[in-house]
Amino acid sequence: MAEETKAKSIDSATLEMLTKAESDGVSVAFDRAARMKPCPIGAEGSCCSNCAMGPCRIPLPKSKELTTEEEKNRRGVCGATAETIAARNFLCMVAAGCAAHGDHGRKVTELFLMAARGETAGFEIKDEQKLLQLALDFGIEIGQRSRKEIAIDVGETALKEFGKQDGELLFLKRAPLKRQELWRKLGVAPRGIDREVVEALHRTHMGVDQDYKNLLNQASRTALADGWGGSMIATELQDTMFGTPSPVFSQINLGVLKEDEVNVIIHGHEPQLAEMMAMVAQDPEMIKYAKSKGAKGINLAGMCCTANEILMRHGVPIAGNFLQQELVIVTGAVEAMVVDVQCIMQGISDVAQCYHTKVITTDAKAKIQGATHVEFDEHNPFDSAKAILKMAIDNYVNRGKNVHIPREKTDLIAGFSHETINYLLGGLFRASYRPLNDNIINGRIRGVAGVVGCNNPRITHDAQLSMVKELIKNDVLVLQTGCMAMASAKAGLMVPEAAAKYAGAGLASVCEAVGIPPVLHMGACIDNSRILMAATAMVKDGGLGDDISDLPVAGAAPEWMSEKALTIGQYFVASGVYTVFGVTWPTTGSKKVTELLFEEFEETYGGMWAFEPDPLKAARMMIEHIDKKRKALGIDKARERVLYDMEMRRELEAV
Ligand code: BF8
Repeated sequence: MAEETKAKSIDSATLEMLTKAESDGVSVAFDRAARMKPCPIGAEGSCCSNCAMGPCRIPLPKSKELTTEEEKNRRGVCGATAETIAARNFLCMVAAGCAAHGDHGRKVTELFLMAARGETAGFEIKDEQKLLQLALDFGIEIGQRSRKEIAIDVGETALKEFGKQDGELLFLKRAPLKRQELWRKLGVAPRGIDREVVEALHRTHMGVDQDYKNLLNQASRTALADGWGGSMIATELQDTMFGTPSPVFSQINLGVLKEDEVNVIIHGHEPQLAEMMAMVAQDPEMIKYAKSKGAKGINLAGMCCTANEILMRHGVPIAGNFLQQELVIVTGAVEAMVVDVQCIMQGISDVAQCYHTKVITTDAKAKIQGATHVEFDEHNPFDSAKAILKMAIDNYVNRGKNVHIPREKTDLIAGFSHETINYLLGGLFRASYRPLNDNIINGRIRGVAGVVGCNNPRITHDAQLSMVKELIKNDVLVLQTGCMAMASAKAGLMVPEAAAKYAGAGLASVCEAVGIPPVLHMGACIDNSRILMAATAMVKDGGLGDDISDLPVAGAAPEWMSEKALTIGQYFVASGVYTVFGVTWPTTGSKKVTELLFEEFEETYGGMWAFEPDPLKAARMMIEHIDKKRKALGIDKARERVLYDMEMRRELEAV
């Protein structure tokens, strides 16, 4: 294999398919990234295309420090400064991320209401306990009322959160009290999800908000409307409808495809169609139909966050993460790729032309030229999913001879919802985060890190997981979502045995005693709201300060690419978490904006941004931050005292 190819990924299944793509004459994202150099001015946030007087580009000369006079002259036609342009671009990205997660949350809420009212067969309320919790959060009367009445009220209240004009989002009350007060004091408590997105886009219009600090306030408010709004509503209502995840075994990587079965990939983000597909793929009638076409069965596998959703709830295997979406088609073994919304590359349509794969779009707002559009009908979900599956089965006879499925697949355990962690740590009758807090205080666990986000072909695919290895080696428990979770799962970090192999002695001893991996899969990107809840539960359990910013925790998205990732980072920062991004940083064109995000935010929010493309250096920065927080809490000494001999390990295992 050429050295140039080897540098593209650390995942051998990916490299195998890149070699096949090359010999098949197929171009994928890795090739396009090599051809398309990123615009250096856009990359530093210094290009403004918000009106037709421009686009205005105000590049930063790399060679020297700017004089005050030169800095003054860096202006767009309207006079916008480098700060205004960088802050506006940043806010636009945050607004787009909030819109994507929010619209996902809205669609889930609409389906939830249909299910509650009995207007759709196939979806129901599965988690009654969570329904009651939501009713309490929303101030809805429970009393002797029927489950249906409560569910309708919960659905209607959740739907109003999107279009609310004033007051504040109801889930903000879940945050630690001190944090809520801070948001109110700073004027960043979001009112309604849609309202914050609209105001963000109003402010970034030509000639409106031209104060970078004010623009970044709105970035916080919009991002919080995602984390404690759209994303949290999506997670909670999905759990209530489809079931709150609990530990589940599965496998990951391209090797989950089967030579002799109809392979169907479900790709995107919203789980409703995927839930139905998981059900109809087991229907004996459909399996019989597949056999009538010469296949031995139906093999469903996921891609991107839809994969995380049906993995968490059904153990459906994952074919791969974001950068493997074209490569799964290159195997020549995929009958259909069924997509909904977000992170779906237009390139899949071109790649599919070279094989027999049918790309089927299912959402009215996400069509792709060259794909077949079959809209998923939520009023009639069974028949709709069956019709889509039948198209895939019918395509099995068209599978050609140019088929090669890599052998790689890795075992994993997923399903670590916030509730499951609570239960696993504390037991059924005393479910709590107390044991986690105690182990942090006594130093066996140094801290907790959320490592989340995407793949990006600008750097070596999946290689950033060395950050995760470095963190667990240093006794930091890692929580993961999105495509980064998949990278760790492929590397074998999401099985309990990984604790002894990769984790430091303290973390390993706790994982072994509880029976959990050192890296916990918490779901899709919207499920970063689960990490907010876990952090809040740690604060509420006591002993680790009275706000999220006091906790020995850190966050990272070392291979990020999407606007959603930036929104997630911003809501973690505004919630008090130190957050490190890799790859590239979108405000380097303005020193003042970058200083505000990286330094002044620490004063304001107790959490701030950092940028470090080297994953090991970034891990060390996170560990340093965790140690700084331990010291402030006065628990740094406890950590120094812990020296594990075999006897102590045995004692812990006996707990
Ligand atoms: O929402 S991690 S590439 S799939 S954006 Fe997309 Fe990034 Fe993957 Fe999921 Ni999240």
